[in-house]
Amino acid sequence: EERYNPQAIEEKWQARWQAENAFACSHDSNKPKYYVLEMFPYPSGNIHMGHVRNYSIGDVVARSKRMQGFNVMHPMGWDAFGLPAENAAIKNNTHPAEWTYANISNMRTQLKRLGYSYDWSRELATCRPEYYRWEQMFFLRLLEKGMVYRKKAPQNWCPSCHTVLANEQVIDGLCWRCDSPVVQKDLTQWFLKITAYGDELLEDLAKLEGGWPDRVIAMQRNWIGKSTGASISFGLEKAIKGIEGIDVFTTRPDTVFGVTFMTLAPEHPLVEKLIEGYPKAEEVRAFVERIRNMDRLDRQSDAVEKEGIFTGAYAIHPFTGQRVPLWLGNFVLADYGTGAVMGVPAHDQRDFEFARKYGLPLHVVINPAGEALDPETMTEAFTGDGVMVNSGPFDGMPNDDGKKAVAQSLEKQGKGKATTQFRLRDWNISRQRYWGSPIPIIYCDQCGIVPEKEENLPVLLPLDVKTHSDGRSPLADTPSFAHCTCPTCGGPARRETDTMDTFVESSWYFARFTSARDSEAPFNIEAIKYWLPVDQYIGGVEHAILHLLYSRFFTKLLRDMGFFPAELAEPFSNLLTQGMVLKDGGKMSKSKGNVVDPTAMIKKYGADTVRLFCLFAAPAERDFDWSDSGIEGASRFIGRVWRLFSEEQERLLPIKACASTEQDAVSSEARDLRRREHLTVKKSREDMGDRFQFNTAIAAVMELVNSMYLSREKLGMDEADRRVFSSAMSTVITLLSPIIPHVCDELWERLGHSTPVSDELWPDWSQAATAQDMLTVALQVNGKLRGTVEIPAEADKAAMEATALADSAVQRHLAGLTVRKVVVVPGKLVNIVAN
Ligand code: ANZ
Ligand code: ZN
Repeated sequence: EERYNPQAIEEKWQARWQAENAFACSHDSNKPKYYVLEMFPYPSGNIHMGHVRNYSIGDVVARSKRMQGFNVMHPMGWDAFGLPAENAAIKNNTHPAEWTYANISNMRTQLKRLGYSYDWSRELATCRPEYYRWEQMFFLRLLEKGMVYRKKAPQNWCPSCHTVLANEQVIDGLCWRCDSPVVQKDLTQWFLKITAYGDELLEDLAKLEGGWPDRVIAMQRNWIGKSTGASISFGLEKAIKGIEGIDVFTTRPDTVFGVTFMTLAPEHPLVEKLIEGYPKAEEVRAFVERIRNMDRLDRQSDAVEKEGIFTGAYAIHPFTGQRVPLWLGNFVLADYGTGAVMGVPAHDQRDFEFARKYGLPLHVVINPAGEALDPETMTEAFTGDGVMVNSGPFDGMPNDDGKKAVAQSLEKQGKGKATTQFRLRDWNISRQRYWGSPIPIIYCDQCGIVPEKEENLPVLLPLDVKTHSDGRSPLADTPSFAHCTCPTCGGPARRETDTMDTFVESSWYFARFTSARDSEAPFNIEAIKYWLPVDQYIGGVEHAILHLLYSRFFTKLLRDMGFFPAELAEPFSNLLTQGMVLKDGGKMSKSKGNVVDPTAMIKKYGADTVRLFCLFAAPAERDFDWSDSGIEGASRFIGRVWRLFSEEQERLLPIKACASTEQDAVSSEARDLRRREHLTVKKSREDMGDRFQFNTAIAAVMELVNSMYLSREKLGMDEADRRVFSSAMSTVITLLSPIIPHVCDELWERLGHSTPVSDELWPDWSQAATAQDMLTVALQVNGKLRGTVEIPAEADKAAMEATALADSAVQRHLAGLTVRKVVVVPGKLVNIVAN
């Protein structure tokens, strides 16, 4: 008897899949399409267990959808620009390109060794000019449309990465890549106008409900952060030339009569003008300097003490004409709303704390129903709903109506209007790094900022550069790149030496897969129409905002540029965020020395075992702990299937899954095995269809294998029994093939089939086959369980009633009583009511 030898089997099948391009797909309008995609990897050097889990999940989805009759696209590529290549190049004295391509080659081999069903003919790497040239074209067209612009503003700067970061890339005040504290730096940068799509990005989240995890939708909603309210203009007591007043943004115009002060961001552009001639101006300046350098996140945090300083100046209330002192406060952000807040201490908690600290008065303007608040004794702001008071013409109005009424009144007076605000900021895409796509812009002393001509694209990233050891981009001092001629006047000019954020490349790669080799255009519209949206996207939840928000934005941009059909609004219909692979309850990390290397595991157990363990250990969304006993168990199970097959080879007939018939299932043993076979198919369809409950689907097959071990002793060698057993064996192989494809293809071939099991359709189970011969029925007397009895599944109500009344336990409990009523729930229970 031959032992299970995963290395030989896997090598054989991988070679065959490769030779036959087994998983290449093409446009086929006669078949329903299914596009499954895993977030493509950064080519860091080696595949880790997180990748293995992510891609194993994707592969089961791809393979099982293929078996369900879909035309499946399952591509793979490389998110290949980015900083680690530059850092590694500096450290190892290589070139970022060399390092990147070597890593891609190594990781491609590792992925092939795992047996994933990718269509390798669509492979792409974002660092190749054939890819990024299209991104440069998008940039130029977006510039023309006003969706790209340049501005100077304080930017998030990571001192360790030597580059700016988008707001989405600053996580809790730290750089998303290296965890260094981010500082603010004034820079002129290129921006993508994502805010123009704020409303649509928010509204279309509704289309993703049910398809995306709720928490990812919630995170995006918060990030976009739409607030409805009003902007209100306060006049100034002392006129400033050219300035009409100070605007505030508020979500609570209904509280306007409760304003007792106004707070500006220390960075507010009017601060210098306001403090002109104020004796304490120097103190104010010192305050501004101090708060400017305070962490942005701390300033928003509730835990941080509110601080402020009076400017010596006053505003004028738009309704009452009263003087309102102007303060600066650390909690007011310069780039939200108007950078100025009306202070309503009676109804806003931050203002309450601020007013108590600095002795500013409270004016109650909303009372809760049937109560009158006393400003002297209030211990916190009243933020609930109620009735407006001390609010002139609005007195007595429910405050919710007041929001609109106040805004309308302001609008009539020309002192404000209803507005909305987004937390979302435009996306800074300039990076002061070398290993990225050049921004196709030229600076000419004569013509100013000149876009490169589309026919001159791509602006090639030069490879013959000398990288600086301090991380500065070498592009600025690479004359062959930086010096150029102006496309407009032909005179000498300079190229933009910043490159694009690598998140730009990953915002449209899923679409490029649909026509990855097209050299004439970024996309083929027919291919886009057929393949998009991605039916199932799979990746880590760490991209809940970053990559997923940018991809949604790009989908809308590309649609509005005419590259996508008008009805394509969202890129990913369904999103699965897989859990992490942990070790001893914690993250695997080099510093802890607890990293489990997939390559070593494949060497020891084979790829099928590694895949099986990753899928069996836990539901896909959940974290799980890598365990030696777990991988051993997975290995044993495959061995068990292999042994059963080998030992029973004489019994096995080359028939397909669920091929045995009712006529074959003569003995009760055969009927039972056939029933279990069909139930397993049913469960597998439920669990692996749209639910992706791979672990329970696998458990069901394990049970079927157990049943086969038990029933083989009792089944005979006649044709009928052999067919029942063989059918069950084929079902095991077919159902497991998306999970452990190599061993299944091998067994299928050994069984005598001439076409691969991966080309099989999912078996169909039949209701009749799953009908149980006998049912267990509960027997109750006056609602209390008094026993159970086996009743033939076909038994009718009368037969069930008769069986129940004849039962000895029931008779004991009926002694001395009169039966009044018998309630029968077919197939479930009989309840006898008696007294
Ligand atoms: C007066 C007021 C009264 C407010 C009241 C609230 C309650 P969201 O929901 O986040 O949009 N605000 C406005 N601009 C700000 C800035 N640049 N920095 C810090 N806070 C700012 O919150 C909007 C509310 O946050 C606004 O409504 C304003 O305070 C404050 F009973 O105005 B409110
Ligand atoms: Zn950094």
